[in-house]
Amino acid sequence: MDLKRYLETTKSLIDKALDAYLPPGDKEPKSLHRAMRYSVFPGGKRIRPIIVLASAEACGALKGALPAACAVEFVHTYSLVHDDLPAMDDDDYRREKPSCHRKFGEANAILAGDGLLTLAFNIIASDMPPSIAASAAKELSGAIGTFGMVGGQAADIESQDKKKSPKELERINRLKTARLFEASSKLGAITAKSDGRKTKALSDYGERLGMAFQAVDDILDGDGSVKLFGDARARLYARDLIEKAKAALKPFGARAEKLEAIADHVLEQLTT
Ligand code: GRG
Repeated sequence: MDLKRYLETTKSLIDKALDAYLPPGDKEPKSLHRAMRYSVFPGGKRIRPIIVLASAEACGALKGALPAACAVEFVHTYSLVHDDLPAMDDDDYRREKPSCHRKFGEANAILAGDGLLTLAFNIIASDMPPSIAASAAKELSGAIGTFGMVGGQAADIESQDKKKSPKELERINRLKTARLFEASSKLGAITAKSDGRKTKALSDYGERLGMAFQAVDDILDGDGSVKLFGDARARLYARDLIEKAKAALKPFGARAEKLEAIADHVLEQLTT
């Protein structure tokens, strides 16, 4: 399979859908809508929505997964916009351009994040069949709420000036990063109305891939587990997680070829 081509075509499919969902920049309140669009485009890797689509495809039902994929990307973008705020990470740049609050002001950046988060759940309620919308909303809100991403961010802030134990670091990474990956693969299963065994397999895949993704990010930044264990052990840890993520895909056989290639691709960031 040509992964590069798959990622490119899927990204452009996702970008088109994201564009269609976003309010036009010339509609009032213009600066708010422009701040939302500015944060979504041009995007990053779009790995989370790609995982939604590839997971649905592995379950044999790609059709209908695009709304869930867009909801996940809007949630991810909201988290980046809010994470960059002065009260959080205080970053002036995101994806090589001024962060949302640097460009549109703090109030607009807070509201743009709020708008993106709200849009995500509106899409689930409006564009997913009623029979699965509730479980999709439950999964996504659970992954990003106080027992998920928001809780992880709070724990991270609380422990900022303290030395984190390996266990605490793992817990924060699981909540801050891996839960949204897990929700992404599970949303693919939910939209495909997959059975319990396959849903659990995809849940394990997403969680392990998310942990690996964070480990790779830490290795590239010399942060997190690298500070605790050193570069060599952090690399072994990331590799092991990728192997475990791929092992979870067993029930899918050849249908999981894209998910497998995505997992390998995450690890390849360390060698390219
Ligand atoms: C502020 C509610 C709130 C949550 C913040 C996700 C998050 C929690 C903070 C972002 C900062 C961070 C280091 C998160 C860890 C996950 C991560 C590596 C995010 C970056 O995701 P990519 O690489 O970004 O997929 P692109 O630009 O490709 O979309």
